[in-house]
Amino acid sequence: MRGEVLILNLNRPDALNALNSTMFDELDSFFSSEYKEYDANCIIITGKGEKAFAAGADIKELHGLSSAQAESLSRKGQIIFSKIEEFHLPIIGAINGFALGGGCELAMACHIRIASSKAKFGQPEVGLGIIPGYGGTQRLIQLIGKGKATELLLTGDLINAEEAHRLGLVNYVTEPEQLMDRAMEIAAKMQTRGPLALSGVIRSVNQYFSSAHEGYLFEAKTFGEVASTEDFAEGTKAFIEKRKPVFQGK
Ligand code: CO8
Repeated sequence: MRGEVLILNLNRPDALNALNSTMFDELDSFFSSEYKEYDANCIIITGKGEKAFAAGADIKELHGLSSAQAESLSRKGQIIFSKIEEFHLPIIGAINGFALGGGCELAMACHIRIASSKAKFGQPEVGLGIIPGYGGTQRLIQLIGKGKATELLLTGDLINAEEAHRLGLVNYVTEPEQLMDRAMEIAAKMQTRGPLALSGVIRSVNQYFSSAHEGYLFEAKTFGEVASTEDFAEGTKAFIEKRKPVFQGK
């Protein structure tokens, strides 16, 4: 903790901070609590290590899921990310490297995003034969608009920090060594504002998108359906075996 800003590190650098079930449980318990004991009034989420914010959901845990398990895990992750988006304190994502798949979805659930110039963003799930399952199909459209969001979701292309800034996916880009200082600067500004007003802004902004609820349910259902295909099994197996997938459309 620095001052009254709580810094939350995604801490699995050897796996590029890929989000496994333990990390999801920890995020869930963290954002289910008021965290009054820390007396924090702003939270910064960043990734441990120099390479990644989070390179996605842990693909090794996804392989072999049944359709029902996949839908239920997708909903679980969506609900946790919604808790982040709806948290009463401002949350800044300090994106220090890869923010891919579930990592990009986590970044998009934050209220403000600052990227290191080395960061890379994307929803590469289609390359694994799946779709985003933690709200990526909904929040990417909310942040950058349907046209470019659909292209990125369909191609799985990664974009660099400058492009993410140009599209409105991130608020600022900094040099890597200035990332945390910039995040702290914005946090410090918000700390001088009325805490009840800040949580009122968060609630009101989210209210604008309240009708999007159906879209999240639809995404989770579709994730479950796609997870029962041979393509899903092939895509995740190919990642584990470090080879290119061969999809059959089955
Ligand atoms: N899951 C598990 N392990 C990972 C992941 C991941 N997403 N990303 C990286 N790792 C591991 C690698 O397996 C490797 O481990 P090991 O050393 O044991 O082989 C280690 O991290 C380092 O990775 P690389 O050697 O691959 O590092 P590179 O610098 O060569 O490449 C990349 C970096 C390009 C980021 C590459 O690691 C990569 O392509 N990663 C996967 C990116 C991806 O496809 N992300 C999307 C995942 S799917 C997802 O997020 C779906 C969310 C919805 C789920 C819905 C509910 C079930």
